[in-house]
Amino acid sequence: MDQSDRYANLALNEADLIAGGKHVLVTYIMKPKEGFGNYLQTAAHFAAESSTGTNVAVSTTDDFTRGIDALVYEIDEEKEIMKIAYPVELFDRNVIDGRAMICSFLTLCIGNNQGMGDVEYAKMHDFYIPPEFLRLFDGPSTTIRDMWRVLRRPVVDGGFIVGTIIKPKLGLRPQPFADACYEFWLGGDFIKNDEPQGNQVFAPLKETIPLVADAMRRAQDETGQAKLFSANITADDHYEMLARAEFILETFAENADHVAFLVDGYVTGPAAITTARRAFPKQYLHYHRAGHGAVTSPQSKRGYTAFVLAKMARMQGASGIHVGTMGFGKMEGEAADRMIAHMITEDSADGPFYHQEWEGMNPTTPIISGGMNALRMPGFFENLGHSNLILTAGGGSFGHLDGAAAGATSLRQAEQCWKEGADPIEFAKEHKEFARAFESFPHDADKLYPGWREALRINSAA
Ligand code: CAP
Ligand code: MG
Repeated sequence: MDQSDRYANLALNEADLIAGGKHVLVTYIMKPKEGFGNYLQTAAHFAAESSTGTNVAVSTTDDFTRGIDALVYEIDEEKEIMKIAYPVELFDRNVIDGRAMICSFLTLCIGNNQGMGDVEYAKMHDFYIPPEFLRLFDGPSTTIRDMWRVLRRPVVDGGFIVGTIIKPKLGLRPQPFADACYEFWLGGDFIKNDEPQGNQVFAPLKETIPLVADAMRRAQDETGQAKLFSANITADDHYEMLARAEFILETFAENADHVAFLVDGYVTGPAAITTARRAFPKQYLHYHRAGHGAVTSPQSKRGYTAFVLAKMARMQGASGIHVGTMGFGKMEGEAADRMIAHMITEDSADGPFYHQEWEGMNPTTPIISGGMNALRMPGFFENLGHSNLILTAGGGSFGHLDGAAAGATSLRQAEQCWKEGADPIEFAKEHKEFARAFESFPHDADKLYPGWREALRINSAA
C-alpha cells in the first residue's frame, strides 16, 4: 500500500520545523528492498510503522491520530538520505513526573522499523530534539567539575584526569586487584573496573571493595592527593544495582564522593542508566558502552552511530561516556569522531546533519579508552583541541616497563608535552617516564616517532 500521501510531506521545510519546536527530527541512511515500492513509498511506510500506522489503513484512525503522524520531509535517493519529523506528542511520558524517556525514542525511531520486510537497511545518523522537549530529559546531574573539585583542581579547564582499567580484565583475586589499584594510584588519578568485573566467585564484591577502599586511603596518605574509583554496578536487576551501589558508598565512607558508578549502558539499556542517575544523583555516572559496535560500527548498515549513542547518553544523564579514541587507539574510529566529543560537552554544537542547542543541560565528559598510551596522547590532544577529559589506559599503564605508577606519570607528561607544544622526542630527553614509554611501546614509537632510538640513545646505551 502506498502511504506517501499520508506519511510524507516534502513541502515541509527543516528550518520551519526547527523554528516550530514541535518535532523531533531524525536522519537515516535508508535503502528500500528491491521489488517493493519506490523510495518515497518505502520511506512513508517506515514513518508509518515508526508512529501511528501499520502496513494497512485501520478503521479506528481519526483526525487526531492523523495530526500526530510522523512525516518524511526530505529524501535524497542518490545518497540514501531519509529525514523524518516526529511530533513530540508521539513520545511516552512518565506517570510519576511527566518527564520524557529515551526508551520511547528508541522504540519509535529505531524500533520495529529495524525489521521491516521492505527495507534493505536503515541506520540513524543524527537527530534533533526541540528545546522544550529536551528539557524533559534528566541530563547529567554530576559532571567532570565534580571530579575536579575532589581532585582540588580548578573547576573550569581542570584538565586531564589520568586513569586506568584494572587488567587483566578478569582473573585477579581481591588482594592482587587492590594491590594493582594502589600501585596505579601512586601516579594516577582515576581507576575504573573493567566492564566484566563485578561479583565473580573468585573475587566477591564484598571482599574486593573493602580492599580497594583501603588501597585508596593508603594511596591518598602516601601521595597527599585525592584518588577516584569508578565501580561497576551493572546488573540486570534494579535492586541488585542499588544493593551494590549502597554497599560501595558505605564502604568508601568518608571517600564516597571519590566514587563514580560505572554502568554498561548498551547491554543494560536506558533503564539501568536512569536507575543510577536517579537513585544516586550525587555520584558521577560512568557510561561504558561494551557491545555498541554491533549497531554503531561503520560496517553496520542498521542501528545507529556512536554519535547518536553519545548524544542519547547526555540526555539520559551520563556524567561521562566512552567516545572511542578517534583513530589513535585500538578500537574502530577516526579523527572526525571529535564531533562526538563536542556534541556532548558544548552547549551549542553541530552534528552531521543537525545543530543542537542544549540550553544549559550539563555536559557529559568524553572518556577516552582503548589501546592508549603516552606516545599516542600528544596527537590525540592535538586532534581534539583540549584535554578536559578522562583517559583510561589499561595496557598503557600496566604495560609500562617501570610499572603502573610510572605509566600514569608518563600519561600526565604526555599532556604537558602537548600543552607546551614540545617535540615529543626532545621532551622525552627531560622526562624519564615519558622516555621509558618509548621503550615500553616500541612498535608505536617506531611508527609515530621514527629516529627515536638514535635520539634517545637507546641502542648505544645497551
Ligand atoms: C580498554 C578497555 C575498554 C575499551 C572499550 C578494554 O582497555 O577497558 O573497555 O576502551 O572501548 O577492555 O578494551 P585498554 P570504548 O586500555 O587496555 O585498551 O572505550 O571504545 O568504548
Ligand atoms: Mg574494558
